[in-house]
Amino acid sequence: YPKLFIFDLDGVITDTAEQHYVAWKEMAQSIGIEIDREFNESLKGVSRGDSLDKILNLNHNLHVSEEQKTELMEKKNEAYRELITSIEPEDIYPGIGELLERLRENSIKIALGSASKNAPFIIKQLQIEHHFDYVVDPASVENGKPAPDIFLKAADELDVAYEECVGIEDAIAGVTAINEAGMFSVGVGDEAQLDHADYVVADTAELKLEAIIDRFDE
Ligand code: B16
Ligand code: MG
Repeated sequence: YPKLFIFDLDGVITDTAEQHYVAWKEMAQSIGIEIDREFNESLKGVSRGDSLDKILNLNHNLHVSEEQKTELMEKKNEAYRELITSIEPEDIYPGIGELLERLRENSIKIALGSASKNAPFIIKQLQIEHHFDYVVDPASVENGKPAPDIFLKAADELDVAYEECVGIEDAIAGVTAINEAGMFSVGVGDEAQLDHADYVVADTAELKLEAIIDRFDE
C-alpha cells in the first residue's frame, strides 16, 4: 500500500506549458532563434538551464557567455512570471482536487516534485498549497529530471521508503526519473510516449486512487 504520492506540477496539476512556451519563444526570438510547439514538447519537465541549452543548441554559430545565459534565463523568467500572475483555482486540471482529498482521507502523504522554481507561487495561486506535506525545491538537488533526485528528495524528507512511493508525471523525462527512483510511476498523457510508466491514464480526470492502488499492489 503506498505511503506517499509525489506530484509533478506542469502538465499534471495545471497547464503552464503554454506560458513557458510563449516566454521561451519570445526569448529565443530576441537572439534570432525560432522555436515551434513541436520543439516545445522536448522542453517539458526540463529545468530552466537545460531548456536554455537545448534552445541554444539550435544555432551552433551563436556564442553565449555564462553571464549572457544568466541574463537570458532571467528575461525568460520575467516574461513567464508576468504570464502566470492570473492563474486561479479554476485552472486546476479535472480530478486533481478530488485525488488530493482522497489521499488525505486515507492518510497518504503528498509531496510536490516539480522542476519549477515557480512552483510554490503557482500552488499558492491555485489555493492547494495546504495539501502538500512537502514541496521539493529544485535548486536543492544536484540533477534535474530525468535524474531521480527530485523524487528521492521528497521521499527522504518525509521518511518514506522509495518502493512505497507513487510518482505522477506527464513528461517522458519525468516518468524516467520516477522509475530511476525505484518508485511506482503513473503517466498522464499519450500511452505510446509514456510506455515506460507502470500505469498510464489519458487524462487527469482518470486519476482514481483505487485504480492506482490496485495497480500498485499487483
Ligand atoms: P522554472 P514540472 C517544469 O515543471 C516545466 O515543465 C518546464 O517547462 C520548466 O522549464 C521547468 O519546470 C522549470 O521551470 O523556469 O519555472 O523554474 O513539469 O517539473 O512541474
Ligand atoms: Mg510536467
